[in-house]
Amino acid sequence: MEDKILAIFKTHKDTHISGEDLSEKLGVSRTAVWKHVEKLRKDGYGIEAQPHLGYRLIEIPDHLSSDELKWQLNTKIIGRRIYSYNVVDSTNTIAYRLAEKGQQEGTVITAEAQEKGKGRLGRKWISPKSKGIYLSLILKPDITPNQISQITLTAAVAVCLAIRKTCGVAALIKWPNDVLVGNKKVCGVLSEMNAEPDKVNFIILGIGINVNTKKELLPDSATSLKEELGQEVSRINLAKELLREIERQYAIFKSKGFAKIVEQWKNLSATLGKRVKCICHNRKIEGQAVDIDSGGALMVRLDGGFIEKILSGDVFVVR
Ligand code: BT5
Repeated sequence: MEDKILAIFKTHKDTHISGEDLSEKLGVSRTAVWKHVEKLRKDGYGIEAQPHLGYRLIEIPDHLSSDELKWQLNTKIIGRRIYSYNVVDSTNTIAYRLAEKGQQEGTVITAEAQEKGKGRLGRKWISPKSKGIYLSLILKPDITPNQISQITLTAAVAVCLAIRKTCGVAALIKWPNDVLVGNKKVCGVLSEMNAEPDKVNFIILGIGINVNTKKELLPDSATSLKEELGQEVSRINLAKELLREIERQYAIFKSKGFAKIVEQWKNLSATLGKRVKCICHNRKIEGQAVDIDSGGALMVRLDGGFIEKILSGDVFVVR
């Protein structure tokens, strides 16, 4: 019933609707309507009640519920199924289990908090409650396992564009999987896969964004959008824009190929043209980040002039 009331409120966005009209539309008494409205208020919805005019929805809670995420999302694939949780170990783990059971491409898992949020290589992702966006989605692209980093880079482009559009800040991408604002990390991407030697069965694309997180909870190298903007950011609006942008970029990836993503990636890069230190498989190299190749590998020109191709690892800009 609450869902139905919300749906009616949302079609009367700028006007009030009387208790009488609501009770008629829903086939319940006005007292019952009032009780459901109270329940919605308890869930964080701001509902104004004006004598003679009726009710009007003035605020929705900044909670990543599947209903609010789906509302006017207007995507075809990404988010056609959304499962929202309160506290989980890791949204990637849940998405992986669902994908193993055959859950369809585009399924999204979100959580308000993660107790065992995962970074790459067994590292941790700090995920304080109701402060960030922690989401994972199931993708089933027709690619080989060595192309997985292309999905990570595609997602980084989508995150960067969604942050720019929603918050108006110049977010940039640090190869391979970070999005930075003001040179500090606001987002990390973790792609995990289930694959056979020459075929990917599914990819779990995990995205963590520090939205309203306090700096003190984060490592020194990190920040949040709120810290950079000096004001709260709506997680729900950003999460919806992110899902729309992933849909756009994933469609480009599938129809036009990774080269089109690389073009955009280069325009958003915080790495190219910089002197970098790379740590990959316990090897350290230093040089100039000159390009990324058509597969997504970082090309680093060493001081002797030799160009080394980095497929995975951590990269630090040397100042
Ligand atoms: C990442 O790993 O950046 C990938 C993070 C992916 C997180 C999402 S949240 C939804 C989904 N479910 C999951 O369980 N995970 C994904 P990596 O590049 O390895 O960076 C990890 C490192 O970043 C840590 O070792 C810390 O130094 C630092 N770090 C941890 N939490 C952070 C945070 N909230 N913001 C910025 N840096 C953080």
